[in-house]
Amino acid sequence: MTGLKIYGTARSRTARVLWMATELGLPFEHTPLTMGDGALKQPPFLKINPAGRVPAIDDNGFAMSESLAINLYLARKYGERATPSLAPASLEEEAKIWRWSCWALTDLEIPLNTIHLHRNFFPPDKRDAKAAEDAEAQVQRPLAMLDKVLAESPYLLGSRFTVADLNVACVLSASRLSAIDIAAFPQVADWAKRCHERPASLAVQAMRKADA
Ligand SMILES: N[C@@H](CCC(=O)N[C@@H](CS)C(=O)NCC(=O)O)C(=O)O
Repeated sequence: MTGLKIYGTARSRTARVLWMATELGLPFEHTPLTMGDGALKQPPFLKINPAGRVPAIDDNGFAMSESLAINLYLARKYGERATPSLAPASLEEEAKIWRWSCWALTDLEIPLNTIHLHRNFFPPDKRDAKAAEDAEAQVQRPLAMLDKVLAESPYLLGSRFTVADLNVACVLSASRLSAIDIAAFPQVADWAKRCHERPASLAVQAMRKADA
């Protein structure tokens, strides 16, 4: 039994952490704070995440924030609970997991979010088609690289699904993928489908719908 608490609605980036905890079969207490909840900016929550944002966790008194960093922590601490393990099996694997997670944040997160905001999320009168187009042009090169890598191996570290796949796939979420033209990247499309159709991911997608 863990004393893991997860803060944030499944409709936020907290979905990433909920996916990880569900993959690991971790028991957790969920507080589904929404982005606009005033509690995020109040001292009790700011102690857990001084940025006043979700997701955040409290694992037996250890407070942690930043979705992908939380997942790296959970994988390192509890990864062996999954079969095959989601944790790094060596220093070299851990380095690769960091490499893919940092890459997802630097090369994909901002342009994919821009596309999502301007094609799906903002009300039509607040959308800027050019901003979405420019951001889509920006992700062509990283997606082409990812497609090449996935042509060589089924998952980012080789034959097994690890936290590297989970972290990159949650940045390339199903809803973000639906906003871009992925036809030129068939390996990415196939890998993302395999990741997003895992039972733990489907369970969190159902939580997101229920939170709507
Ligand atoms: N880089 C952070 C981003 C966190 C973030 O932007 N969270 C949003 C919800 S998805 C939030 O809490 N927004 C409320 C605010 O910024 O006040 C992460 O990946 O955890």
